[in-house]
Amino acid sequence: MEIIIATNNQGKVREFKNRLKDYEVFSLKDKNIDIEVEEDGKTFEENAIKKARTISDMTGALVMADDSGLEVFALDNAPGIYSARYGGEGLDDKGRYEKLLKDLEGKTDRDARFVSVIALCFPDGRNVTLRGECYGEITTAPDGDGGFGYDPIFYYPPLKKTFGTLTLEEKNEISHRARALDKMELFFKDEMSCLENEYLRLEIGSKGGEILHLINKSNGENLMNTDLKSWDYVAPVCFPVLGEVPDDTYYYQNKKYLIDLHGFAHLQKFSLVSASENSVTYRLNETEYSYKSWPFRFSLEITYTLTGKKVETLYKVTNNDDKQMFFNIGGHDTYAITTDYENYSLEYEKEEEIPKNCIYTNNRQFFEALPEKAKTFPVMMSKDRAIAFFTKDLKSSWVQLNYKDKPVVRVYFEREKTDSLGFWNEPNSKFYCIEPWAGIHEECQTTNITEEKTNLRYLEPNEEYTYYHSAEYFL
Ligand code: ITT
Repeated sequence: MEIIIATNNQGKVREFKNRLKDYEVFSLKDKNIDIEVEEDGKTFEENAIKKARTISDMTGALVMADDSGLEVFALDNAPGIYSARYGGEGLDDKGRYEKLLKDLEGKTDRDARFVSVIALCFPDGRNVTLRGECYGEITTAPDGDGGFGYDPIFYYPPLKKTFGTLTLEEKNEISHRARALDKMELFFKDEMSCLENEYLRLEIGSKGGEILHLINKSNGENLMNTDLKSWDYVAPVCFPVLGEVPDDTYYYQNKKYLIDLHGFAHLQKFSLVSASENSVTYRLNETEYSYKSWPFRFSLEITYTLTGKKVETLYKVTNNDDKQMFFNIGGHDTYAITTDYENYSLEYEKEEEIPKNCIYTNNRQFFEALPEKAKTFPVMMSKDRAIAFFTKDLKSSWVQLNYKDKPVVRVYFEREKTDSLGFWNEPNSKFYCIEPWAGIHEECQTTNITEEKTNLRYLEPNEEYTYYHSAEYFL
């Protein structure tokens, strides 16, 4: 496949050519195209599309462009989309990172991320954008002269090195651009898909059939977890168990089985089975791995639908076996938040009783501060302990996350099928989970013998079970 890369940045050209060895890749220079597209978009996505679309319309070819930049949290995400122009036109790469170091002088929060948004613009008019991010910290002094741009001052904790000291190959394994390219390759293999409307862009991957990103198109912000340092998931499905079975062990028909936290589905590769304008479906069937931890032939389909400012998730479980099957299923969606936790509250549709014995922290102490009955109460997120709690016997069909008394997102769930609604955050993280579950947390079971458990779902051969939730964003 022939692709033109619409960039004048030779650092990017080097990285793309090194990574895309299976494609015929041409730079603008290779094609003798001398053009500078004005980047006047409000987001990385808008700018990337503008660059690639201009060249695609000119050449009639498949064109990719990258719009990228560095977001420093203590500087309100500056320089962001202005990374190439930070400090004004007269500066070179070194001048720009020196200015950034100066602007950060005296600041202790040096967390930052690189963002790369790749736009693919097809000759038939289709535009697709794919986002990759890489988290790290800004150093106090430059180190290394590899790469380009801000690489010498971007420290990547997992490798304990700055990007400036990495080889091209090393950077191309883990960088924001490499992650966007990973998605591009998945996209070409039909394993990754995007849904997009006026307000939102939703990217879904084949691993776990899970959402990769949900972007607010008006400002490019992520609406779900991007704090992958704290937790490596965005919206995993929990299937066929919810939570952690004690010692990862359970018994079924007197046989012992080992099963992962929240089951295996979120760890497996799903197949994209259908896609329409506003909806996609991914499917998982039994594998050798799943059969070892849960002895059934099954199909689990996850359908995502984008409607206005709402993302809908439908799980469909089918028993393809010739015996009765048991399971639980639930969502574990994250919602992006800031760390001023005290400004958040949770509001139920109706007053709910909060059972004390289903509330725990990571040292399993009950959380005493909660009222027993409430419609709205402060969200318990924690900077130093993981906190999870569950409401049971729900009267409400939705729960809403508010920030400074303004709604952020409302999560709708099927009340009659929902045995428990879980809430969880990782200490000091920038996301909060709201989890509608058809079933209860394994730690709320009193036994690990399947036949004695409560709140399980059963399907006879060929029967199916659906479970739905959705998230409506107040953008
Ligand atoms: P094109 O628009 O022609 O692609 P550009 O350099 O102007 O080239 P951008 O508008 O996307 O590209 O600006 C990206 C800037 O962000 C880039 O100039 C660097 O300063 C910074 N940047 C992006 N990716 C980087 C990386 O991998 N390492 C270091 N700095 C990077």
